[in-house]
Amino acid sequence: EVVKDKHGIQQVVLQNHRGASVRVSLYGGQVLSWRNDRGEELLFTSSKAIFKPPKAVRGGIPICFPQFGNRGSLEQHGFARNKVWVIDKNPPPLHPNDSIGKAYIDLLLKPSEEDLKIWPHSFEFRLRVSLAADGYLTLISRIRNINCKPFSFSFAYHTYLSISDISEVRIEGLETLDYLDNLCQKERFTEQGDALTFEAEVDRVYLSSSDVVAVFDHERKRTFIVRKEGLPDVVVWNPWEKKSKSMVDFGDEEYKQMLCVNGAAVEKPITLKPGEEWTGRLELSVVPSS
Ligand code: TA6
Repeated sequence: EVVKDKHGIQQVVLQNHRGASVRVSLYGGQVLSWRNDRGEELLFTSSKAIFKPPKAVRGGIPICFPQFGNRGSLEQHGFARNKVWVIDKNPPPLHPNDSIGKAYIDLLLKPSEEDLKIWPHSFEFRLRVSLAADGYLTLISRIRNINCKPFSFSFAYHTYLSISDISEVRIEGLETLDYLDNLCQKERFTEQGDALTFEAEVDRVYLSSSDVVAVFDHERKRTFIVRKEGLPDVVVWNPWEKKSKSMVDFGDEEYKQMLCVNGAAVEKPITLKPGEEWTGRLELSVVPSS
C-alpha cells in the first residue's frame, strides 16, 4: 500500500497475514518502521528526527552508499539516503525464495545528471525490502556497474535497533575480532573477552565478522538476530550522553533506547567492473531469549 507523509513523500507499507508490518520511505529507500505481529516497533527512530530533505531521518535503516562515514569526497554516508528512489515495477528476478510467501517492494536508484557530476559512475541500485510470514525483515541490495569504468564503494545498512536499556544489552558474535575504532583515529584493536556490553560511547567497525550477530535485550527478554551476506563488517555505534547532546535530531536520553548494529562493507571497498553486480543481503529477526 502506498501512502504519503506530511511532506508528500511516498511511503510503502508492507503487511503480513499475522499483522506484522514494515514501512519504507521512497526518500532514501529508508525502512522507517518494522513492527511485530503485536504491533511493537522493533526499530528506533528519534523523537526529534527530521523528516525533511536533505536531512536523513534519524532512525530506521538508512542506506549508506557509495561511501560509509566521512572518509572520502562525498557527504557523510554518501548520497543514497538523501535521494528520492522510485518503485521498480519490473526488477530483474531474484531467487523464488526471495518472493514466495513474502510481502515485498522493489525500489530503484539511478544517478541523475547532477549526481554524475558529484560521483561520475553509472550505476543501478536495486533494493528489495521484504517481510516474511514469520515477521523476518530482509533487505537485498543489488548494485550494478552500468558499462562505465570500474568503480569502488563502501556500504552499510545503518540499522537503528530499538532496545529497552543500553546498559542491559550484550552482543555476541564479535568476540576476538579486530575492529577499527572511530574514536581513536580508526586505529585497529582486537576485541577481548566475551560478549560486547556498553558503558560509554562506542563507534567501531568490526572486521570480517561472522554472518550472524546476536543482540540480547535482557529486559525485554528478546534477541535480535542479524544475518548478512556480502557484508563482511559490522559497525557498532552508540553515541552515549555527550555525543547525543550534540545532535539536534536526537534526544539527550535516547542513547539508552537504541543501538546501531550495521551490516557493512567498509574496510575493503567493493569494486565493480563494467556490467558486474554486487549483492548485499541483511536479514533481521527477533527471537525470545531467557
Ligand atoms: O554508525 C557510525 C557512524 O559513522 C557514527 O560515527 C555516527 O556519525 C553515525 O554513523 C551517524 O551518522 P549520521 O550521518 O547519520 O549522523
